[in-house]
Amino acid sequence: MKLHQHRNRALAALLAASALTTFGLGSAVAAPMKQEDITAMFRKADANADGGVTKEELSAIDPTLAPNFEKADANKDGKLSLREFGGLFG
Ligand SMILES: [Ca+2]
Ligand SMILES: [Ca+2]
Repeated sequence: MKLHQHRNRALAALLAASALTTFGLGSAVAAPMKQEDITAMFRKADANADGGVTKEELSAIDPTLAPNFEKADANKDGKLSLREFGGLFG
C-alpha cells in the first residue's frame, strides 16, 4: 500500500465528511469551495491570526495560489481579508 496515497484519501474522506456534516447535502462535496471551507482555510492560512493573510502566509499553505495574491488584494494593503481571500477561489 502506498502510504501517501492512503493518507490523502483519508484526508479527502474526512473533508467530505465534514462538508456533509456542515451542509447535510451530498451534492456539496462536488460543488466549488463553500464559504465555510474558505473560512476554515483562511483561519489556517492566517498564521499570526491578525485577520489578514499576507502573501507569505498564503504561500505557506499553497504556493500555487501566491501568484494570484495581488489580484485578490482588492484594497492593496498587502493582506487578504476573508472576503478578498474568498476571491482566490471564486
Ligand atoms: Ca496574518
Ligand atoms: Ca487587502
